[in-house]
Amino acid sequence: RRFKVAVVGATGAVGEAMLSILAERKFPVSELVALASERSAGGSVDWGNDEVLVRDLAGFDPAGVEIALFSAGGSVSKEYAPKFAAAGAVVIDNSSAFRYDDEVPLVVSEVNPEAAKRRPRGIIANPNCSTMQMLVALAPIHREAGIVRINVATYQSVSGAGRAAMEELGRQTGALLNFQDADPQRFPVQIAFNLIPQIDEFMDNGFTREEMKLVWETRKILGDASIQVNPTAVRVPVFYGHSEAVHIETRDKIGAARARELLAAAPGVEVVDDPVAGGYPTPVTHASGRDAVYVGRIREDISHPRGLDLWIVSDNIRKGAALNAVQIAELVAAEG
Ligand code: A2P
Ligand code: 11C
Repeated sequence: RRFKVAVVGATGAVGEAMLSILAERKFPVSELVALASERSAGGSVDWGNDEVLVRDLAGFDPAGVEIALFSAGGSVSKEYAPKFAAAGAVVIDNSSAFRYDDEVPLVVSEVNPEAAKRRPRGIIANPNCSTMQMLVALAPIHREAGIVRINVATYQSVSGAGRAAMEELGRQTGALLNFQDADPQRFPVQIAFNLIPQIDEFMDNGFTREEMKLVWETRKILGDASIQVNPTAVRVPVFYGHSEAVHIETRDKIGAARARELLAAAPGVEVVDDPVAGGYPTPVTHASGRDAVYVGRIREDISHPRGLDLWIVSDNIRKGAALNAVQIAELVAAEG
């Protein structure tokens, strides 16, 4: 059976990847509708070897759409996702609009796929990219040894902030190499040849919203409100691929060798872990444009008896966003 599929935000960095991944994975589509704002309506986007007309979301009637992938920001999702769901579509939403709603499952396809089945609002939420890749790698360890606490520092690429942010890194790099000013617009300070310890807005507790997403989403996806998460989220001048230095403390001791074994067998994970130059994943050499979550630098924490250190790298636009959304769509399609 084939499905009428809508992609909302089809001209964005994530929407474009959704379209190419739907084509790559031969998702059973009967009709594909590409939606964006009136700014880009009338243009076209690539869907595999085909081109699809971009239509204006505001004037679109969702009747007949069976699966809708949303990635046009939280306010668009808040307004339109319930309308698509009311018209009968299963909405898979990449924004943070519904992630913390008890009636909306938050799903990583390799971690809690069964949660996708219970969706009373007709909406399934796709986690934030930094949580997504971290949990693909940590879930197998959590199941075996029980993770009690996670310390994580992220190194997040500019594509997480959308197309305009990627253009800003390119523009600033060119400008600075030509002895001109960086002129920050999308980021609070210069991003080229720099890094910024702020992603999203500051909250009352001194953490940023991006950091708190790692706390809230980890607990919801693993179904364990007791897990302690202590995050620092940093933007780095990389185009594609988020990296994370992760330090976990487990209930039961788990050695590096056993962790490596579990990760090597885990779905969606590739272990790249040789203690030689280049024997570890980086955004450019491994993650960019690929599907897997890459894990390296696996070692026992020399400062804690039940601590383990890992380096986790993945393409934030693919597994961190578009790919997981399509994998959720595959779970929905498999229901028939
Ligand atoms: P548009 O190209 O028409 O602005 P990114 O995060 O990479 O910048 O992408 C954002 C995506 O969300 C784009 O496809 C953008 O479309 C879409 N979008 C933004 N605002 C709206 C809106 N009000 N209605 C529909 N689509 C929107
Ligand atoms: C970033 N993680 O890298 C953000 C982007 O909640 O879906 C995704 C924001 C979200 O800037």
